[in-house]
Amino acid sequence: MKIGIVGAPNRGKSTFFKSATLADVEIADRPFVTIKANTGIAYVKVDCADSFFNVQCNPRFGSCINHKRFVPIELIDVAGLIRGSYAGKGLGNEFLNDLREADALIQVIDISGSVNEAGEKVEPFSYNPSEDIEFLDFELNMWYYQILRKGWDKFARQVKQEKASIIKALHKQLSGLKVTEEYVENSIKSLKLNVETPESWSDQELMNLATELRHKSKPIIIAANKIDIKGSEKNLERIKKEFLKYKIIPCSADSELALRECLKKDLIKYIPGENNFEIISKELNEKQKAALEFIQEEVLTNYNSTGVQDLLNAAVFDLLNYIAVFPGGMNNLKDKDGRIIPDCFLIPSGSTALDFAFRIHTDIGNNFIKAFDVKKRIVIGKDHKLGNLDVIEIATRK
Ligand SMILES: Nc1nc2c(ncn2[C@@H]2O[C@H](COP(=O)(O)OP(=O)(O)OP(=O)(O)O)[C@@H](O)[C@H]2O)c(=O)[nH]1
Ligand SMILES: [Mg+2]
Repeated sequence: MKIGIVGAPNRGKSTFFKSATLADVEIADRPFVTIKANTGIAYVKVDCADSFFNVQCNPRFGSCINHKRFVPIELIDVAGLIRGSYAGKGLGNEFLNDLREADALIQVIDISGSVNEAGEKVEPFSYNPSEDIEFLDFELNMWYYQILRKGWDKFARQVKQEKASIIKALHKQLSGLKVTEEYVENSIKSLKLNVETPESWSDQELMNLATELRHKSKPIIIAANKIDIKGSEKNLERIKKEFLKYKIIPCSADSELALRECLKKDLIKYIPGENNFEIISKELNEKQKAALEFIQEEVLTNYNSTGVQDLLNAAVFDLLNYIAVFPGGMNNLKDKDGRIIPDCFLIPSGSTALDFAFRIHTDIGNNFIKAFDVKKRIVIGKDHKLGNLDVIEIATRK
């Protein structure tokens, strides 16, 4: 599971990335600070199955705090994109390629409008962040269109000559962008394109296909960042009304970064995603105390969190519609090393017990006999659809 962090320059993408991964990346108040993409591990937060069994789990990956399980996902922080990036403007087209493997995107906008399109500082509220949402959508669609258009005539002729399936051929060509066969099939159907004559699809039809495939394989959620800047809430309300088809979540990446750094130094107690923290060190100076007080009053109390955890969770569970499932045994919740409920898998909603078996290991999938729902203590078959936070045991032939 990979989530890309995108947006125009100087919006706070690397701050968001650093606050979620604590990776050592450069952050600065100027455009094009990030050039080479940063990749790191962030976590989605789920209710751990351990509380159901009244035990404390021992995660192999991630952590569990107060029965909130933090499950790892990959984050990619890329260079700032500007209007015309797809055609090589700014840091150009090749930087879009850093997003190829992303399953979904978090677009960071500066909701306080303090930075213009090029990433230069301007008076707060003088730049309209709606423009970011519009142009980024266009850039991403054009990126897909260019990939599709390049060599299309030859590609389409060849598919026809070989009497091959255009759906399968397109899937093969675009699979590096996380385009599935199902996405291709559904897009072609909804656009009513004739699968027998791909060589006659017009440029407009190819553009429509690129747009559909992009929306399916790189869905976007919006991080309305810098919400800590006074007056931003008006922009937030306006933009939420303007872009009804997007999920827009207020965010202060800078506040989350400050809290996570204090947490790392044992200065505070804080669970990412919560609306409060507790100062536990006497070593904080007055400036640090005032900064934390500001975060509590202006961000956590007003918005119920810094928004960073909410965005990661919303990207995985709402946008991509995934569920979290734990492997576990009917008679024993431990693995061979004695760890209790050591794993948690993120799988698409609608996955069956057999899909889950294959997700754990191909051998487990191949030798599947039946499965058990460990919470309900019942046997389930291979086609049984799993639910969020289920604990499942797979019985195998060997
Ligand atoms: N007030 C406020 N400032 C923020 C917030 N997040 C980031 N910033 C500031 O915004 C500036 C840009 O942050 P970066 O994280 O480097 O932005 P970026 O989008 O990665 O920039 P490029 O890599 O140049 O595209 C820095 O001065 C940050 O401190 C926030 O939540 N609130
Ligand atoms: Mg950056």
